[in-house]
Amino acid sequence: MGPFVSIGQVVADLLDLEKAGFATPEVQAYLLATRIEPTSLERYVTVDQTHYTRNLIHRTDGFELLALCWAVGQAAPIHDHEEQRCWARVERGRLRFTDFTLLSDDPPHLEQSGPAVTGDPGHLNALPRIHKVENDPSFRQRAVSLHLYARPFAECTIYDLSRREKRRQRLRYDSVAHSIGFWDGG
Ligand code: 2CO
Ligand code: FE2
Repeated sequence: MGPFVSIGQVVADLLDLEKAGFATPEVQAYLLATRIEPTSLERYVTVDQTHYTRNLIHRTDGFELLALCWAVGQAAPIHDHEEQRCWARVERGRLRFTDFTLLSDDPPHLEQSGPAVTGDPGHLNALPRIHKVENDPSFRQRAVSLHLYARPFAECTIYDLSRREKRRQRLRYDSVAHSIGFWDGG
């Protein structure tokens, strides 16, 4: 693990990685090695008791970086990431990740692939295709996670296992950093 860096430095480093082609092994190695100063994430922390919040830190044509904030009991339902590369890193609290495999699409039939994995700060959930993410119900504290998507992600498919149904869901931001497309420091 390297020294702590600010989220502003992470954005600058991701922009350099994007210029260099944003290759999966390099991006993943960077996320595994980097520790983020918790105070630099503070401005992206929002709380809504009705849903986990999605807070945009930076977006380019190539990637999107968000801080997601999870109140006690909040979860992202089973959803896909299609052809998108997704990395989710726990920054605060404890999240539980469950991956699924799509056995057939219409009607959808999914199978859990392996046991759920709980992640503490620093834990990286790398390249899921279909997953469920929950604030660990036994931990009972707020959580914050950093999500890197390549490319940016505006819609996904949500699966309802019990009804064997799926639907498209538009994703929205709960807060947007004051610049999209360039970084103003901080
Ligand atoms: N993909 C979900 C979202 O962007 C969060 S689960 O982790 O990828 O809202
Ligand atoms: Fe996800």
